[in-house]
Amino acid sequence: MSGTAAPPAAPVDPDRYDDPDSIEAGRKLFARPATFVMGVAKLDQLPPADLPEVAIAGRSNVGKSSLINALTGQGSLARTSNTPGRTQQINLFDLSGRLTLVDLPGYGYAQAPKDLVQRWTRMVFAYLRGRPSLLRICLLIDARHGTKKVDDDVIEMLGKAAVPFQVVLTKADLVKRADLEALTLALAARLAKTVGAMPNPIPTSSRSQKGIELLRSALAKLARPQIETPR
Ligand SMILES: Nc1nc2c(ncn2[C@@H]2O[C@H](COP(=O)(O)OP(=O)(O)OP(=O)(O)O)[C@@H](O)[C@H]2O)c(=O)[nH]1
Ligand SMILES: [Mg+2]
Repeated sequence: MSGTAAPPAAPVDPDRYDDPDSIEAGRKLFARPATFVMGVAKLDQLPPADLPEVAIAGRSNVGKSSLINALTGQGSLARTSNTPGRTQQINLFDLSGRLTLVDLPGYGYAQAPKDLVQRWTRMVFAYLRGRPSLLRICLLIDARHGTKKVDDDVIEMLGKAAVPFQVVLTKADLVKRADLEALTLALAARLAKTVGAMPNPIPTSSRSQKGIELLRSALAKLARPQIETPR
């Protein structure tokens, strides 16, 4: 050492989640088995809102349940299906008492009976607007199709509800790299002008695991701190 003071450390950007420490925090959050808490068909059956909550929302069949399984590394935690509209309840999963992940019924499933669709849509929107512990919504968009009209409606509603949302592209394994990049850039430009939106969409694939580490890291920023148990 020459005796000169070390240069001041660069300020850490609290929103950054692609650095090694944040990735490690994400890994830790999802390292222990996640547990199914309950599934509710009505909002008044929800447990008390005392843990930070992140909801996985998106069109029917976009890959919400598959993403929860990929994040937790537990292949059959959330039920997935080729049949759109499979998840009909709000399902809650606990991550070590630090964060609750919420698997929502999909919206915009045209083939289901109309009154059922309306009931789901009403319930999901009421949940998204009114849940006090809801810190973030992951809004899933199929990377093959981009946003549809119903997604635009949801984005507008989220802006009004003032719940920050992160766009997550799903099924990236089914899209050419150039197309995925083009969609990601176009969405980023749009989100920059959208109230409540986190700036960068995260491309993911539950099949190839692409983006899963990064999303774990982003979610760990919202979790309760880990309590270190003394040896
Ligand atoms: N290739 C590919 N297929 C996927 C991916 N994620 C989900 N799928 C498939 O997409 C279909 C729907 O997946 P789900 O996870 O059940 O979708 P969901 O959004 O939970 O559907 P609902 O609960 O009905 O709204 C299933 O056949 C999955 O195997 C992915 O990353 N890549
Ligand atoms: Mg589902």
